[in-house]
Amino acid sequence: EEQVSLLLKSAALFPPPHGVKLSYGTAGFRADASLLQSAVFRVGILAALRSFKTQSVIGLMITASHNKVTDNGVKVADPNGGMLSQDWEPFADKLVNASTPQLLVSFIVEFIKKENIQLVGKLSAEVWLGRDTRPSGESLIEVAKEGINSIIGAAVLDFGVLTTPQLHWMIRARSKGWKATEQNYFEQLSSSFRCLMDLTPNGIKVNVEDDKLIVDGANGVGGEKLEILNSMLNNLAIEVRNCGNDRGILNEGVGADYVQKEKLIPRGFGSKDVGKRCASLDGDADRLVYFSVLSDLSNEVDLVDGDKILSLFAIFVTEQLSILYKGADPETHSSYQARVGVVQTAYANGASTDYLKQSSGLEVVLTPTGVKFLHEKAALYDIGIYFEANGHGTILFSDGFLSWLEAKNNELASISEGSEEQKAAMRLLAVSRLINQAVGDALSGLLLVESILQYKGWSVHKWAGLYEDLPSRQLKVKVVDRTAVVTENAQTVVVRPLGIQDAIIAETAKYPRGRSFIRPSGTEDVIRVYAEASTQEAVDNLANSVAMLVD
Ligand code: 16G
Ligand code: ZN
Repeated sequence: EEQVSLLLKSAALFPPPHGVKLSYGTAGFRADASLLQSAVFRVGILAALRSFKTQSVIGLMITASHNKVTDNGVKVADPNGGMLSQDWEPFADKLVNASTPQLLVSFIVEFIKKENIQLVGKLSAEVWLGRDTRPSGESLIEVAKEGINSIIGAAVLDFGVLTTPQLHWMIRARSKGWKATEQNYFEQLSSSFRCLMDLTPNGIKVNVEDDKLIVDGANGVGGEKLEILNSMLNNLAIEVRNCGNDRGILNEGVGADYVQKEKLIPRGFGSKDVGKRCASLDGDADRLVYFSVLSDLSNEVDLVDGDKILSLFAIFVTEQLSILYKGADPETHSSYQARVGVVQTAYANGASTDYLKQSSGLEVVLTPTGVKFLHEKAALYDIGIYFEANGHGTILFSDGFLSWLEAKNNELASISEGSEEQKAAMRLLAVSRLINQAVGDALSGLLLVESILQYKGWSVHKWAGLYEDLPSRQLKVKVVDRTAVVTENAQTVVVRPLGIQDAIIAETAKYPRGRSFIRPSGTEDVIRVYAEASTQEAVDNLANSVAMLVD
């Protein structure tokens, strides 16, 4: 019929590149931008179908995050603001790798039947688009529109340049029936930040020039968005560098991935910044790390990574909960034991896991790498805090807990307005509005960090000193077929090829506090090696010998 011929006609305009097989990894499809036209077109089709299926607005983001500027990628945001449901990933792979328009259309027809998707009648579909600042994004967005428009009844809204978390936030807000524009995002973040600052004990420290936060924008989208946000705040001093408008190249020697992996200062920073509080975003602003420049003699940073952001958030949340409970008189107040959980991956520094378990007695869960895995686990708690060491993470609040908290706040407001308990309730409510509950968000995370540091009266050094990271090393080994390495137990144990795991255990045993694992990257043709041990020299040796096992 009409639909089939439209699909055949438009698909013929975007043939897949020869000999390239793409897979919907942890972060969607990612490759050199020149290889992506066909994939983006087809993901446009998929997004439209997903919208028909869910009867909600779906997001489609063009970004390759922290990867080099010539790469690009495409991923889909589901109605809850999270990643595309995992049971649709095999369909994504099938669509994108179909060799001819005829095959493509037959896969689509088959899938529509299987999923019982209704394309006719009163139902409609809508896809919202966003892209990062990569030059290739402009034309790839047009290609995505072609894909969406090749499904009859699907509408498309293009929001231009956005951070990845902004688009996820907008999709989540939209499906909850809330205000969902980019402006609403800025308003919600800035008003909840102001609310938190107003609840700071002893009032807000006036932000003197030498207390300002200096932010590395990775020459990506985050810097310009942070400037907009900053203009809506009057109680935070921020200087943004590496905004991408001074001919700096996206992610080159800058950005959260560089700072966290290399532990070196990003371009644009130097001896003038020794001791200052600095932060770094990645190319699409879903990762955040803090750092300070150690000395003017070396290029090394004192890194405050995702694990420490997680620890700071966990400290704050548990502290507010205990204030709230302290005032609870079991006779007159309803009490609610919120389940708080912390989710990390095997990349979490061992010192952070020890710290979280010992000092805060929190439940710590490990998952494989990739936001979808952490997010899923965190969603099982009333307050679930998840972070990857690389700086991607957020806090999730359950609906049940939030409605209890709101009722509690109202009750406290009527009987003890302005009490410590009520302030704690208001702080937690403000956190739930400030933090992006769709996905990790460098901008909202940064505002939460800043407000907690103010609340505690902590410097970045005090925060960094919560515990001392064990020395660690990450290496990558180029391989022909990374799928040859198969892991289990949240990627901490290699089950294939046989023998490697025993060899890793034997190497690790040689070093005090040694720990090492390998896993296939989800984004590059490499095997990643991680090691930690009690000294830098030891850990470098350990990482190198484990890397040799892979070669
Ligand atoms: C992707 C993931 C990130 C993960 C990284 C690991 C999402 C949205 N992003 O960027 O969470 O840390 O991949 O990369 O899930 P790797 O597999 O190459 O080590
Ligand atoms: Zn990113």
